[in-house]
Amino acid sequence: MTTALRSTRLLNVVNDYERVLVVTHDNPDPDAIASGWGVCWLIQEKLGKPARLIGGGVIVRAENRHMVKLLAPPIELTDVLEVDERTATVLVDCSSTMSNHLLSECGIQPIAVIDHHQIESPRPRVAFRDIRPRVAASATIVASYLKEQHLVPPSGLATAMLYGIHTETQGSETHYTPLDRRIVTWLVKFADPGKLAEIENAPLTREYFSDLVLALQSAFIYDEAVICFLPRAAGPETVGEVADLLSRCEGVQKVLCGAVVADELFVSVRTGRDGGNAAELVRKMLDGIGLSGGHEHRAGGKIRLPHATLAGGQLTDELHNRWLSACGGDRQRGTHLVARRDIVKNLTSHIDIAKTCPTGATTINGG
Ligand SMILES: [Mn+2]
Repeated sequence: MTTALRSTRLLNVVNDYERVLVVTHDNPDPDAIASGWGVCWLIQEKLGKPARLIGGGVIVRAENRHMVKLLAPPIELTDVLEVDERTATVLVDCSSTMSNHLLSECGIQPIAVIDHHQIESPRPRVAFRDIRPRVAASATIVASYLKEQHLVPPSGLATAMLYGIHTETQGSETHYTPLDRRIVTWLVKFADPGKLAEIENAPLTREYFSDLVLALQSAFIYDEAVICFLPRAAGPETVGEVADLLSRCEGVQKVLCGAVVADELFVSVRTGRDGGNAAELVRKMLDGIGLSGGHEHRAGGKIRLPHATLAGGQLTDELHNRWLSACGGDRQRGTHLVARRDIVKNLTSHIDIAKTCPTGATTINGG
């Protein structure tokens, strides 16, 4: 007996329907956009059926907005879900047991799930399921379907997939499986390296720098653990972006970042190689007050404020306490990541470049 390819089984399941709706998580990131685009394209190429890609929320990160502008993936941001019995729903880069996608709000069970997030049992009962937490990105899984079906992805899609995989391997989440390696090598043949460089160097607004200053001034460090509640955030992605940056601080093994966006409090957790399981940590943190999900070293969650039993200030205080007890930190021993006296001194004193520059210093090759 020959086992059908995963991609063939997916196509067979979808083939019973007239059209396909590919749904990804709210506030779609590059991996969600790229893998969703790949599924749509696979279905259109092999079955000739119409396929749409949708997600809720917003895209705020400069690189992600630039990716959308340069590569024009067919993603539609919406909060309207139009599903009838002739529409196949495919959930991509997201677990059906989570609440951070449009299907969950309407109580619709997808017919297929393709994902790489860690999931708690029970596994979803769906006609097609491909959940591989060891694989770096959902884009890897979807690209492997294209390869199985002997399809050559157009340059924009290949570039998006490569960028999606790249963004999933940040901080300490840098593990590539043999499949990831094979797929990256394969995608490089079709992707546009110039576009990739342009995306990575997306223009940043002045507000971005302003928010970043406030975020860095708000970060506290307790031995190996950092906590930062952002005074402002343009969107949920900002929380993860700052967490990624703080996780690169030398000696830091655990990072918690949080911010209120509209009526929800978003948190992101990062752990170093010796910092334990991030998904587990955030699940404990939000136990009884919110929902979470993620990977071994990158995870996140949210608390709906109208439903939260604690007011905003009390809630961040509670999270702060939970974080410290989870990390074994002592509240008395916390210090600003950037010393307050340095911030104040910098703001109040006139800086004389000539005095701070060592004599004889000239230009350095490469800038
Ligand atoms: Mn992903």
